[in-house]
Amino acid sequence: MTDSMAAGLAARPRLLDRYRAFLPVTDATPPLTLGEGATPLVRAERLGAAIGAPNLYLKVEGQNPTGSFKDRGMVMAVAKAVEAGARAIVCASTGNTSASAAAYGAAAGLEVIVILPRGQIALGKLLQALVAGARVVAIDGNFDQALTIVRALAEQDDHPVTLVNSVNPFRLDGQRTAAFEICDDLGRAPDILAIPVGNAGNISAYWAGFRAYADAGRISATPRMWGFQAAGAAPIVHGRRVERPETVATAIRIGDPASWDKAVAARQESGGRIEAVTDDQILAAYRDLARYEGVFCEPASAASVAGVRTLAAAGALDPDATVVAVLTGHGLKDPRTAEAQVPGVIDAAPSVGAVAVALGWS
Ligand code: AN7
Repeated sequence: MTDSMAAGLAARPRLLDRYRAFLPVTDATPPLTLGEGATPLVRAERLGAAIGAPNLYLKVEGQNPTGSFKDRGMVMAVAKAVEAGARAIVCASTGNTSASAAAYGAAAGLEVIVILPRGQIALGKLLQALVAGARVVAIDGNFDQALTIVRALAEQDDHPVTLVNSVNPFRLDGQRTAAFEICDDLGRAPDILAIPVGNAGNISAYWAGFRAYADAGRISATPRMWGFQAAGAAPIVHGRRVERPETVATAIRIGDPASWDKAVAARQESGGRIEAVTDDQILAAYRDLARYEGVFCEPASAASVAGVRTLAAAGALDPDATVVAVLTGHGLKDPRTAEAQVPGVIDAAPSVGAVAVALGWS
């Protein structure tokens, strides 16, 4: 390694090195990385003022290598799979897990198999998995059915394959690093952590991360966890499974979350809440994030901001509270939803005069 390379790595260490003390990394764990983590914590003054949360920050997880928070857990899970001698990995997914598994699996030289609900995966995510060479099986069923199938596949002996859904504990271990980064950037824990909830792994991982940092003396208080499900896919809010989950936010179109109990514990232990937001509220937050802050996230991610806005309007938010909303995935993953939300372009002939007329300037 050259000196300048060493200096560069010191300035932006690999995620698994930066938080090695908190992760199950051993000397036998391969140094896998695609540059995950170290995502921006953006102060959102304009949006915060508009939604009644003056001290709002955005944790922009769409800036991870495959465009979602899944990379934090996938780098850990795939590194541990390689360490254990795995040759193949498998997952069910609403899209982002499969995009991440395909990329990290490719980088580690593993075979990757993903099982998806047909027609319910945002275009960008599906293409990410296919371009990276994963074998993609689409079922006429939903995510919950796909997860049941991959759990059974991973238990068969004739085709050894490691399950990399968040029921793999290394996934949640890695995802805790986002909580660490937020505390490191703020110099403390936020008062409220707002986050979308689908399979409920991420809210569980954040809570475990905040607790681990508190136990290590890095923070003196932990945040309230505010989780938000889409109204048509809100099993935890209603306390019962949803057989046919529906929402524009396909990433969180999940009716029977694997980490249900952990999410309920996070809510209870943190003094938090888990609420539902409608698709209209999600899409309004999605547009406002881009228009007030220039941050383009995917619809599921905007559930966090939609939820903060709803609870602020209901008087449930102390205006002095420091709120971090987690934006879990990048807006470019789902171009079709974006297209349906925006006005068309303005047509004009290629002349200064015609463009000025088109702009209404003359
Ligand atoms: C953008 O990719 O479940 O509550 O299979 O992609 O930890 O499930 C994705 C979930 C939020 C919910 N935001 O996180 C999958 C998958 C985005 C997501 C969630 C997902 P969890």
